[in-house]
Amino acid sequence: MALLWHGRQVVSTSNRVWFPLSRPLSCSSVAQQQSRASSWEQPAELPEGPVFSRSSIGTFFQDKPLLKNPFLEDALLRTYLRRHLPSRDVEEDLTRFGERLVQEVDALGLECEASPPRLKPFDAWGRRVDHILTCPAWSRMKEISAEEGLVAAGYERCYGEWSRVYQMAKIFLYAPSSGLYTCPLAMTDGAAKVIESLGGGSSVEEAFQRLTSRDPKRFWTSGQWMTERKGGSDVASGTETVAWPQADGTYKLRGFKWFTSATDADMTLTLARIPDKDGQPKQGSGGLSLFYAEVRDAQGNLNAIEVQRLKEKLGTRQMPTAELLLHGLPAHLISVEGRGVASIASMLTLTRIHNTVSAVGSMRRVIQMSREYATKRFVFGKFLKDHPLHVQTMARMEVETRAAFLLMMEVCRLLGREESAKASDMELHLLRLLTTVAKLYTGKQAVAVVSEGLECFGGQGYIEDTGLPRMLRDAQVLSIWEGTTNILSLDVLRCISKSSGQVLDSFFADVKMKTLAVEAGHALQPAVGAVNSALSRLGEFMRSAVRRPPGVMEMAARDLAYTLARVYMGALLVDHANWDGASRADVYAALRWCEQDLCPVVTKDVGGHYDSKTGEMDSVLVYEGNSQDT
Ligand code: UCC
Repeated sequence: MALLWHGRQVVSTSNRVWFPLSRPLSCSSVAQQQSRASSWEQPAELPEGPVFSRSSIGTFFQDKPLLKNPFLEDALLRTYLRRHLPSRDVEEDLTRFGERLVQEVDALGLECEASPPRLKPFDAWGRRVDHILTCPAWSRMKEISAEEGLVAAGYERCYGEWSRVYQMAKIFLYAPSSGLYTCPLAMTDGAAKVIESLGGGSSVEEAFQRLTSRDPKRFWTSGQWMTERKGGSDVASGTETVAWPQADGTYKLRGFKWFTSATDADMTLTLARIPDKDGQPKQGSGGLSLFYAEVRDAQGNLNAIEVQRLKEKLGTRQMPTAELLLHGLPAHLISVEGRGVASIASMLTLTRIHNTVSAVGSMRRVIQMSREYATKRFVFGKFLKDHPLHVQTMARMEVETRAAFLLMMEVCRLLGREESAKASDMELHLLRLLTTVAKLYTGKQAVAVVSEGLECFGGQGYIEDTGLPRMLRDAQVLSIWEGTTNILSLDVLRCISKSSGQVLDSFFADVKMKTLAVEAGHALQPAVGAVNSALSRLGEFMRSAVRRPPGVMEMAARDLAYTLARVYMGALLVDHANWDGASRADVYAALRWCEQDLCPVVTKDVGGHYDSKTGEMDSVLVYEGNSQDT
């Protein structure tokens, strides 16, 4: 009696008796069986079995990729911590948290995606209520965030200058499973940072205690309302909201906030203009001040806020983002009058760092899932992991992710140094520059790597209920909000000029220091050579820039920012691979990274991309065929 495998059942070809199997077949056992089956003798007559008939839908089902403990699966994160923060407590906490992500949090994240927020504007009797209804999983994320100290850890400073590295390592693991709860956490962290900088005893001290609480009942989240209908980049001319002074020293805000994320927050920081003695709001950046406001009153009703509608977004659908009409929102001025932009900048520093953490987290997660899948997807006679071209694709994703990870951690390390008053001037300059560079570069990398990652699952990467497409949708926002790539490229120019070039001096000095440490003859030398050569070309470009016509640097801003990112990532990869505990993979990653053009700003300059005629030709190219005259 010959036996053929049919999915989870065994068919006897002689009498067609079916026996259920006691456990599901894994893909590997199916593969073994397939090869065994092919060597069997063919039955003389093929049985007319029920396969693909009404009672059976075929025999093969692909095993799905499994999320395993993302901390234990992350070799670079673990070695980075072993090198810099070798604390048993941290390792234990992250191992436990990684398990919690697998067992509990990941499913909640999927539930947040499946049950997006809704707006209920009216009650049954026609009263305006503006209830933003979120799913229970979203509320649970808030509790988990408090319990795990995802904001608190940054302010308790249990690990001194390494506290931010510890906190962000945790958020890095959490982000891809969090159902986008990392967005309210980013703004909460940013608000806590602003309030902390006001010093103790401020009128909003209580809010700081809540934002940094580990008690789910006390924990608050914050919004950051900067964007109005005129846009979110040029806030200096885009902000119309007016803050009307009240007799008790508080203000009432009237205006329209066009893109307010995590609108279910408890409080917010926002910009508005205080009118002068003639009742006219002062225009420009110098007319903006920073305000603190609580979103709801003691009864839980919105505080003179009308929710116009929830945004219909490409991604980040788990999170309520709304248009808000403020018609007298009570608020406290918390900056010096007219110093709103400069005061909210430290919030932006934090949200941009969080953006980077989410970007790198999404890259790491898609690689973890892809490589796991490659061990169980059997095609063209072998598993995906045994197809060199497929592994090459994943290796290229891995190089991008390692470079991004080290830049992310360096920024977190510098932030921790600043907050524990240990940062040198050079480190403060680097923090200012690299926060911007990291946000703009990793936002782009995340879209590319996550997109490539989806392709690693073939058609399944495009199927909604695998949970994979969400990752790409959510990655796309990372290069847009908190400063688009071009706005941040201009911020790189701003911080160079504001520091009279000192941020660049620090950059050059630090890169040189990192590469100088590599001994002659070390396998890393080709990477060291590439970084140093890019650095000297960059130096020449910057020296020549002062003699060039105005406008050149603006044209070069994005390529300059990319150059800074690639060179610095190269230096960090070299530095990590030069450490005693480094692995062969660390060295290989550094070499591979440094093979690319590390200095695109010079390559493009040589190609004439910033010449005066080029801007004109770019316009001719873009607008050819456009019906309106340009
Ligand atoms: O809110 C949004 C959605 C919320 C979602 C939150 C998600 C969190 C991440 C989640 C991760 C999962 S979207 C809106 C985001 N909008 C932005 O990020 C703004 C983008 N635009 C810019 O960054 C612009 O460059 C502006 C707004 C800063 C330009 O404003 P101004 O007023 O024209 O700029 P100024 O005059 O150059 O700068 C004013 C002051 C200066 O200081 P002083 O007056 O001392 O010279 C600048 O040096 O602000 C200082 N400043 C900074 N300081 C400006 N930018 C910075 C900075 N990045 N760091 C330090």
